[in-house]
This record gives sequence, C-alpha cells and structure tokens, in this order.
Amino acid sequence: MYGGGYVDEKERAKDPIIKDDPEKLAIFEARIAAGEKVEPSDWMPADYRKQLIRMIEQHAHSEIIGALPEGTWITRAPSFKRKMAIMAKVQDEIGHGQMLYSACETLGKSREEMLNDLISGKSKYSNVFNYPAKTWADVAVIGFLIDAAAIVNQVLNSKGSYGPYCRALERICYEEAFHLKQGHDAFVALAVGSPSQRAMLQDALNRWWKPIIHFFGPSDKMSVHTERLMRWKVKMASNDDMRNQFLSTYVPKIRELGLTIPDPDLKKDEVTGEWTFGDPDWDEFFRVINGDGPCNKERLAVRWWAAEHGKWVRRALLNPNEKYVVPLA
Ligand code: BYC
Repeated sequence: MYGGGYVDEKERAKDPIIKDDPEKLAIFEARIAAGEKVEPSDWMPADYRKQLIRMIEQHAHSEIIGALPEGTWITRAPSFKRKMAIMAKVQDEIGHGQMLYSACETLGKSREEMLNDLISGKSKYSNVFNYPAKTWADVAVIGFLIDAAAIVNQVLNSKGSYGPYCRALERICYEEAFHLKQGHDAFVALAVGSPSQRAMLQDALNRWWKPIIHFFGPSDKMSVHTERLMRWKVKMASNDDMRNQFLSTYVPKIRELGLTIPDPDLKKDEVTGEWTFGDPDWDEFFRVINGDGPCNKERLAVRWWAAEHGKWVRRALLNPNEKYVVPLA
C-alpha cells in the first residue's frame, strides 16, 4: 500500500505516511532495507522525522532527568571512591543528554522547544526516573540494572537507520559500559556485605523491579509505535524482545548473588527461551508516564528551577556585548 500503488485521497489525508510522495517513500524504504544510514539532509517521510523527534527527545530528557535520583547521592556516597565514580557518572548522563539534544536538533526541533516541552509535561521521559532513590542501595540498583536495561536498548538501536542518533548511541554505549561496571561493583559490595546491607539491597530491588520491567515499554500487544519504528529501523527490537534479552542476561546474575526477585511467577521457558512473569501492572506504568508517579512533580520542578535560574547565563552567552547584573540566588 505504501509502496506507490493507488491510494484513496481520504486515506492519504488520514495517514502521514501515505501523505508522502510514494516514489520518494519507496526509494527511502529501499535504502533502509539495504542497511543505509539516513542523514539530516536526506529526504525522509514526515512521520519518520516526527517519530525520531519523539523518541530521541524522550531519550535526551531521560538522561537529564535520570541524573537527578543518583545526583542526590553525590554528597552522601559511602566513600570517596564511590563519590568520585557517581559524580563522574552523573556528569556523563548530562553529557548524553547534550549529545541527544544535538542529534534531535538535526531534525528541526530546537533545544529550547524541547526543554519547554519537558517542563510543561508535554514530552515524556523514562518511567523509572519518577521513583525515589531512598537509600544508597537504590543507587546500586540504578547503576547496575537500569544501566544494563539501557544498554540492551541502546546497543540494539545504535545499529538503526538514523545516522546522528546511531552515532550518539555508539558513544553513549561506551560510557554506559563503564557505568554498568561501577553499578555492578556497588551492587555486589552490598550483596556480599553485612546482613543490613543485604537487606537494604533486597528492599531496593523489591521496589525497583516493577519499574525496571516497565522500562522497556508496554507489551508488544499494547505498543503503539513499534511496528512502524521497526519497519524503518529506528527501533531494532520489540519491547518484549528487549525485555526478554535483559531477563535472560541479568536474572541469573541477580540470583547468583542470593537475592530474590520479587515475582514468584517469573520463569523462563527453556525451549523457547522466553520469560513469563506476573501481572506487570500496566495501569501503574501508564499513570507514571502520564505524570502521576511518586516523583514526577519533584523532577519537573528541578528542571523548571534550573531553566529559570539559568536564563541569565544563556542570555549572557548569546549576547556577550550586553551588560548584565548577575541575579542574587
Ligand atoms: N517510559 O508504542 P510504545 C538511562 C511510552 S536514560 C516512558 O511501545 P516506543 C539512564 C511511549 O513513548 C535512557 N514512556 O513506544 C539515565 C508511548 O507514548 P507516546 C532511557 C514510555 O517509542 C540516567 C507509549 O508509551 N532510554 O538509561 O515504540 C541514569 C507507548 O509505547 C516508556 C530511552 O529513552 C517508558 N519506559 O517504545 C541511568 C530509550 N515506554 O510517546 C540510566 C529510547 C514506552 O506515544 N526510547 N513509553 O505518548 C525507546 O527505545 C522507546 O521509546 C521505548 C518505547 C522502547 C522506550
């Protein structure tokens, strides 16, 4: 239907893909099928651009909001070594945000617009960062398991079709691999530590397990964008496939440390290699991503504060010849 055959005009008006020139669309899709990269100056369907903006922008927001739960632990890290590592990691996450905002700008949306849409609640960011990091063990769980989940997603998508996003992801993955090591080290230290350290880690794992399952997005049956994104190689695996890949690699690592995964129904089908689990509570997922999680308001308030208080810096940088009075904090 999209390849250039007859298209009813009413259908064309309804669907942004059909609205595109069918010949250009066919050439574009052939390039994607051949594994070519799409670059900013190339022709692309309007919906490819729109979907990429949505996904890359959401990813960029996730990085800068994702720095907040761990960031609050910089001053309370349990040792100098841990403080140095978490500080470097948080700084990296902000850098990832910068790279992703730049990649997204190549598609025509300005950074200012993106940040405004984040603060107003129009754009989404990853569900996981709307939960609190109550103890140091939460930092270990984020550093090990959320970074691991992110790596599964990002390594796959770095092989995708949009050049600027793939190149940003490749670089991000190098740094994420280091983050994973520091997270694993902190996680193992608690797992083999005193009984109260183990209990603290188990408690954090219990609280984070459901958000981690949600991290990969709703089940394939409920996913809205997967089919189109996979057809255009923006997304290189479905939500369920990524979740499955994560569970296969990390469930054994968690269990070998003697921890319990808080889902008695979690099991692997040894023949198909697929995992089944208890009710993931998708209602909670949708509540959280739509603004009603435990920390949504707090997270956006921090970003609002940073935008407001950084206004004079941006103005000064853009207008170096103007005179400014630096506002008192
Ligand atoms: N959270 O059709 P679906 C990090 C939304 S940061 C929130 O399956 P899609 C880190 C989805 O947007 C890296 N919303 O969507 C940082 C859609 O709603 P809209 C985070 C989610 O796009 C600091 C609706 O649900 N990684 O690792 O095909 C410290 C239907 O979903 C989520 C990324 O951002 C979610 N988890 O697939 C430590 C990866 N899942 O937009 C670590 C980039 C779904 O129609 N993003 N939704 O209103 C992706 O790969 C894809 O967007 C997803 C979802 C796989 C997440």
